[in-house]
Amino acid sequence: MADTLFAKIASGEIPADILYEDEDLVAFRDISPQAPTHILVIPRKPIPTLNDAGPEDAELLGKLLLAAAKVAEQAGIAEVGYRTVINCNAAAGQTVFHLHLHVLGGRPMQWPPG
Ligand code: DGP
Repeated sequence: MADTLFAKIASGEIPADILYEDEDLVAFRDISPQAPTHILVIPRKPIPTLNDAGPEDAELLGKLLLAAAKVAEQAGIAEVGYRTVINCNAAAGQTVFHLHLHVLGGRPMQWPPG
């Protein structure tokens, strides 16, 4: 397993406020929330960016989206609405190179995003 920050969170080596986990995924609160609710959902598999996902990851990516909806429901933001974001590479704002899905809610969202 690659030694990314998020791999260390997934393994418990680095503490985080974990909201959901199963054999494939972990969801935890973002340390620098950009909305009242800001949760990250990651695969345990250390895929660096969305560009690095392949056909063999199709089921895992589906599980990632379903887990996002589940944690949004548990966080109480599902009904009013929330946003999911994957930043892919530095120009898009990616800073941690372990694929992660942002789940943001609890405030009105603007479009287009910055
Ligand atoms: P991105 O910019 O898309 O790569 O998002 C990375 C996110 O990870 C950013 O919103 C802040 C969050 N983050 C960085 N370090 C930590 C950490 O140690 N713990 C937690 N919970 N979140 C972190």
